[in-house]
Amino acid sequence: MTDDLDHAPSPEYRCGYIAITGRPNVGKSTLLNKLVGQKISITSNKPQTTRHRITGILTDAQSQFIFVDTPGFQKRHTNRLHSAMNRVVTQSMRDVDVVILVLEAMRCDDRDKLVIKLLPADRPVILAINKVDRLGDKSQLLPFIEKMSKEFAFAAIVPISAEEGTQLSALLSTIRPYLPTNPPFFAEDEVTDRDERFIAAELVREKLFRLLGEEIPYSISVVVDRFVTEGELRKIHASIIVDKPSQKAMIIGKGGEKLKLIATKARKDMEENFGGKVYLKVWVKVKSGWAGDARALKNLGYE
Ligand SMILES: Nc1nc2c(ncn2[C@@H]2O[C@H](COP(=O)(O)OP(=O)(O)OP(=O)(O)O)[C@@H](O)[C@H]2O)c(=O)[nH]1
Ligand SMILES: [Mg+2]
Repeated sequence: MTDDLDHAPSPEYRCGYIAITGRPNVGKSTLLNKLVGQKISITSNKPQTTRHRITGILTDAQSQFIFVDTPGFQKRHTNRLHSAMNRVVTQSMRDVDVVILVLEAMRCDDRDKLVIKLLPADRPVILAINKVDRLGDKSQLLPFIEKMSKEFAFAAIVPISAEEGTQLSALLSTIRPYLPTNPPFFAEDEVTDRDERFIAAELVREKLFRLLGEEIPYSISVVVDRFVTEGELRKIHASIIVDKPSQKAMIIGKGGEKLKLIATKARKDMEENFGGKVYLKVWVKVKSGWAGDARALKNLGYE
């Protein structure tokens, strides 16, 4: 939003951090993107898409909301990467003023309950019941809200559709009173604390999540090796890191077609996101066991 902030912020100005939590695939990153009006966190219909803490900032005349998207909390962590992702979730909930728990409408299973157990007791938690656009019969919502209010002492419960943008202003007005009185921490036009290099790598990873079969995306990471700006043109070299040579072959595809499609889609998103032409070159490299290797994870920015 671009309300005028030229004048000094009034003493009533509010600014604070809001963590977006929940089990994998409930729509946390979709919600973050919709709230800030820009795609800064990648999304897919596969669980465990988000691997990092990603900040999205929304500024208006009276408030600055600093949203923190987190990886979906997962019960089974089979390698160091998963443990690192879970640590991001628990840490993020401690570092914020408000927590939003995202659930899918009409669903609160064991994986959701596991996250509810982690919710902090000493700060407001707002429940956002997402994907209400999928509900044929909206009258089911009221009993579900009632049931959920017994699961945890939520400060408020707001049904939303992140995808369609429904009830998001209601969600914002619910959050605002819980933010501390502060001047804005970020400039008015800042939407994220992540740089273009990070977003470029993430957009390549998103295409892998969206265009590959079930298993492969989890054994993949992406790193940007080179990012050079020449006038309006960004020249980006990225490497897709896989675990096994067979995965490399699948990503490249017959005659290189798959990799070409991945790179083209990622480049188009980058051009839209960065607002300028992008030259993108992508390689695939095999580095077995990277997701369990402390040094590899550090180099890839996970720990
Ligand atoms: N119908 C519907 N689908 C939604 C809505 N919000 C998100 N989705 C879909 O749900 C899937 C998961 O969305 P994400 O935003 O990636 O979910 P996430 O919670 O960030 O998932 P992880 O990062 O894996 O934890 C995607 O296919 C979204 O398009 C919604 O309001 N309605
Ligand atoms: Mg996500």
